[in-house]
Amino acid sequence: MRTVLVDPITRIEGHLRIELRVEDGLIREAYSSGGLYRGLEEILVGRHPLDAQKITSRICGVCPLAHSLAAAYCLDDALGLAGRVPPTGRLLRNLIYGANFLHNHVLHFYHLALPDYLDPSLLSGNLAALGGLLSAGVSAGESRFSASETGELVAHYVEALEIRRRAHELEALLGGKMPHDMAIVPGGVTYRPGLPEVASYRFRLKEIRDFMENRYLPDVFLLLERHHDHFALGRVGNLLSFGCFPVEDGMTGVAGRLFPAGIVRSGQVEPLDIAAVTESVARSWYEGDGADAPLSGRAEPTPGRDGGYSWVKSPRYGGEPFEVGPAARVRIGLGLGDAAFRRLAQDLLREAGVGPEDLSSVAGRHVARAIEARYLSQVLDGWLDALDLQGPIAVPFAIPAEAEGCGLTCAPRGALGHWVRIEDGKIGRYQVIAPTTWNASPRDADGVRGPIEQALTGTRVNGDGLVEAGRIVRSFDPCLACAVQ
Ligand code: NFE
Repeated sequence: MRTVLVDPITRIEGHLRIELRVEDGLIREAYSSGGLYRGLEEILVGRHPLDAQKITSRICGVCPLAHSLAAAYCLDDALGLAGRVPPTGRLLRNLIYGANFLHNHVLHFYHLALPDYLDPSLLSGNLAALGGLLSAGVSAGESRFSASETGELVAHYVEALEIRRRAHELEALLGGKMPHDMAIVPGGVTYRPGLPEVASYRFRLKEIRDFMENRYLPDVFLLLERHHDHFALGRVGNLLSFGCFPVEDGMTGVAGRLFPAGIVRSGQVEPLDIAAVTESVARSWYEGDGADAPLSGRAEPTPGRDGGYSWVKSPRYGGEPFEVGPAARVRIGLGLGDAAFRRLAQDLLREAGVGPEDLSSVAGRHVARAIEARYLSQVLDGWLDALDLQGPIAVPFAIPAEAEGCGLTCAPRGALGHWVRIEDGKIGRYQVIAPTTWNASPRDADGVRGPIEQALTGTRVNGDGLVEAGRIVRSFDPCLACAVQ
């Protein structure tokens, strides 16, 4: 048995170490380990509750809006504002966050995952110089893309940088700046745009939508056509989503969302029961070995703790690991989502020649992001139309002496939860469970592997398995900055 170590794995966010045991062309074991701890949850203790949003937004530079929003939902809940955010405030929050969501899918496909499939030595002309900067995903002669296709894909890689800038401009237009917005607050937003800002947003959104239709979707489908076998690669099974983008007013918790909350267990879509979420530290570098509900257990950082192999904790639902992210959202949306979403998702899955059960796979995660990108870029335009620019944008609030709150959403990479306990008007406890905490989690107290470990284990590989492992791990779009705060 050979041990293959990748540390750190490149083209993801943060520091992830993957250890494989490979024998007879098979990955027999896989260990996923997060190597960086910062202690942001501890830094929050003793601070003013409104600091939670500003500080947790700094957890990550690619999904800061997800944290800003989860913290706002969490404070909405603790401050008694949940269900009272005015329609204009709700829509503006969605419009700010929607732009960041689209940004992340473009970033993942072109700049993080696509190079896994490209042979830069096929590039010629001006693009050849760029080829020297791209790490080759395949050995010379082994790419399934021709030289002209490789040239087009890399040209789109460059265009995608500009599209990401456009998405950032949308966030800054309504949120004040990027990456860390100034506008989202408990009870709504602070900034009321006028017609010029709405027109600017619409203009830039059209550019993004055109890119999605004319570049991103065709490129994803070209990848799926050449790598259809990747629908059998990196499969998991259990799926979970907290849902995101509230589309109804007066709702609390996870009700009334564009992408609905739910779980998939044994192939069945079921409603979410948030009380079933726990977090084990049995194989992580913290003191404590129970599986605790958020805010209940204490996890003291203990570097090098016996039996531990990661700073990532192990979130579980009903004691089991669950994959979170686009595959989960689309699978659950096909069961519980609105008719327009179900139609769009079914059409694209049919075009890809697969069914909902194939979403939890390397290729399935790519098609799931494409489905979301097409749907969300259409829906954002409708939300602009629905904005009442004269309507209230927030409700006033006071900070209670004692309270607890829970804010659930989906970051682009999956289910994101923030929990707060306010004591004596200050933060007494704050807890974050991020998407990559679920996906990159180590084994739990029962020895059950986390989703990325499951996806890797049992994979047939050529040689040391680095090509297959890279594609599987990157299909989850891991972010270790989020996974360990
Ligand atoms: Ni740092 Fe994040 C997203 C969150 S992933 S990118 O999407 O929350 O764990």
